[in-house]
Amino acid sequence: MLDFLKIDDQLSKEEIGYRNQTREFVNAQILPVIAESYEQQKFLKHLIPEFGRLKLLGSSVQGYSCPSLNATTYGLMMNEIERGDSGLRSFASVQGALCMYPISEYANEDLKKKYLPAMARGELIGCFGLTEPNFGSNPAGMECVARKDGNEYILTGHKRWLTNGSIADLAIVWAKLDGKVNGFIVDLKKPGIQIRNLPNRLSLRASLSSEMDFNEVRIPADHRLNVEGLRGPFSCLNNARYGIAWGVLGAAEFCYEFARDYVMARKQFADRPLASHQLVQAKLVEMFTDINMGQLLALQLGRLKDKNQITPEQISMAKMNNVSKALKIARMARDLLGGNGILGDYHVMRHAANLESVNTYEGTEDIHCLVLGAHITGIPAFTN
Ligand code: TGC
Ligand code: FAD
Repeated sequence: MLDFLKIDDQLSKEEIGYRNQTREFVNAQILPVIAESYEQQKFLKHLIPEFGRLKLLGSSVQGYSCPSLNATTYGLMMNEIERGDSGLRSFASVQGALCMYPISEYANEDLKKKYLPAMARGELIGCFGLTEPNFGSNPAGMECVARKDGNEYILTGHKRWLTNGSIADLAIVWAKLDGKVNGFIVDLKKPGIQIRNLPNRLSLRASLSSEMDFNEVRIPADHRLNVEGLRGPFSCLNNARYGIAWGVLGAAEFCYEFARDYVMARKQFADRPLASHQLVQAKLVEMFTDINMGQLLALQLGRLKDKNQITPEQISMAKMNNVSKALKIARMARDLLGGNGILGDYHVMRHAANLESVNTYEGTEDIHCLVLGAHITGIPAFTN
């Protein structure tokens, strides 16, 4: 981690230890193969047990043989994973924040014991179904429905964009029951479920996105989560968005460092390095400053989260700011690398393309802007 503002001095030995261990994993097992995996649109499935062993799955989920780390450690680890690739951080975000978290918070004791330890080890994989073809930014309109039938619920509808979908064993699916949003743990081997990968994605190619049809799928009654209304899915999103705010800084740091090294080495005009030109330095300084500001924001958010004092609006600010700055930094790095910047082996174009998705999912940049606008003015502008 780039440490101009002495952020390491604010971290405990344990936090630094987990951060460094994750960095070594990324350097040894992700960076050497990620360009090829991205080009071939292959998810690095063989790394899942290693994600489990290194406590990267459900990092801050407490108890039930889960890692039980604090929120700051979780953030630092997401930062390192995303230095490798946003798609691999997405895998961990969905497993931990969007699937293990709601099970730990809203499922009964038996289901927690059944799912959480196996998910922490990576033996069972989850995905999260909130978005539908017609309802993305506005999940309140969802058309997926459930109805009670004796000791079961029957689920019907169509979900789209589920990260991890085609390798998942279970899905947390949000659907309306008697007009109110409810969450269900759905075993994906049940009859009535069709899963398809979304083809031709030009972003997050080292991750998987699927769509799913649920046609009268029977779910045991105790698999309904104990939460009602949109605060159920949004409480999961708070955790995932928090992790993203840290994660994207890893991608930004990688791009900044790669571009700095490149312009120090490459010479143009009068045998001088590109880094000696004022316009180039101005770009590096902007990248460097935005990374440092983003780190302060993420760290303060982590400390607030660890004290249970974090608010959704603070998370919106960090998701909006850090992703949009990381995306800008990746584009600037691509520019500084000139033609080489579009080549896979130089990594920065992959990061830039990934960050386009990250800017959209988990609430778009503009949706988080409107969340903050409503907070500042008291006037929600979503429908205006
Ligand atoms: P609104 O009327 O504001 O609220 C409805 C209820 O929800 C509560 N609430 C929250 N609770 C906890 N955390 C939050 N962040 C919350 N935000 C709202 C609220 O208090 C209320 O509760 P109650 O009890 O009074 O009913 O809801 P709205 O429909 O007007 O929502 C507005 C808006 C735009 C903020 C919301 O729709 C939104 O966030 N849209 C973005 C959708 C989104 O982020 N989708 C993400 C899908 S998952 C995904 O992208 C995974 S990517 C995975 C990866 O690969 O990493
Ligand atoms: P739309 O809602 O149609 O938005 C399109 C544009 O309109 C955006 O610029 C948006 O900001 C703008 N807009 C929308 N409403 C307003 C408004 N009121 N005012 C001003 N501007 C507005 N979802 C899941 O449930 N689970 C997953 O695992 C998951 N993984 C994903 C992985 C990837 C790679 C991607 C790309 C998406 C994933 N999503 C997932 C879906 C993601 O959350 C949605 O794409 C996102 O919420 C935006 O919804 P949308 O694509 O329908 O865009």
